[in-house]
Amino acid sequence: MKLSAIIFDVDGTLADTERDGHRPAFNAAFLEAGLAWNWDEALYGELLAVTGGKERMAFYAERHDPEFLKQADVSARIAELHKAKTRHFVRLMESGAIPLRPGIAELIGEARAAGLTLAIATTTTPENVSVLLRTNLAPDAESWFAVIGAGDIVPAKKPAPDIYHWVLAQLGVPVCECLAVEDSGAGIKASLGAGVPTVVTVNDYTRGQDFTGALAVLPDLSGTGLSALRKLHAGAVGV
Ligand code: XBP
Ligand code: MG
Repeated sequence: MKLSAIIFDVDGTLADTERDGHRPAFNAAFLEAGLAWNWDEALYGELLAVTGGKERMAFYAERHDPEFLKQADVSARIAELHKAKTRHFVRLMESGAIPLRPGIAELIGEARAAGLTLAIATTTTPENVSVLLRTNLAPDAESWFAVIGAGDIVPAKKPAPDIYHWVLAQLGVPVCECLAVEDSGAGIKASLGAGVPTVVTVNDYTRGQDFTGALAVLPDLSGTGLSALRKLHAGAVGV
């Protein structure tokens, strides 16, 4: 079975955005809002169990600041905080603070040259995907991806398979001709939940999580070009 499309996760996969990107952006938004919340690296690693920035803030408040959830328009307040956080994240990314992970740019270049279809399936917001691609690849890099499934476009976030189902429906490529690249336990649960053969590249926050069903669990994609991924994919779906 041929490989026709690669579906990339974003955070932790295309770039190591969590510790030095999203985390400081959340803290900057909290400071700006006069909230005495500050997520250090260890706490943020625990909070990453919840995907989605808005959901993550609610999860944190439940455990550490339940009073915060008692205000009348708490979901509007969280949405405001998330908009501010996204503004800080975009500014951070525009400064070039966070590069692509090893091998990602090369793989994307090879896949494009080979005529493969590229897609994105992520929990983060579309603005964050856009800034990451245009800052690290090319001003028009978003157009290299046939489908970008991001954030609140689906009701349930990873580990639910919804975002992958949404991307597959837009792609129109048979799922057995697709390959997902993910970084986390929640991510591979989502991709496998939609039947997408998946390769995992781990990072400091996800190393040691449960990647049952992965075609391979790699430190990163350096030296793992398109031909290596084609072999892994063929091994999974048959040639
Ligand atoms: C990772 C996530 C996101 C980011 C924060 O997304 O769970 O919520 O941590 O981004 P993925 P937002 O690995 O699926 O790319 O604050 O925009 O949600
Ligand atoms: Mg991820």
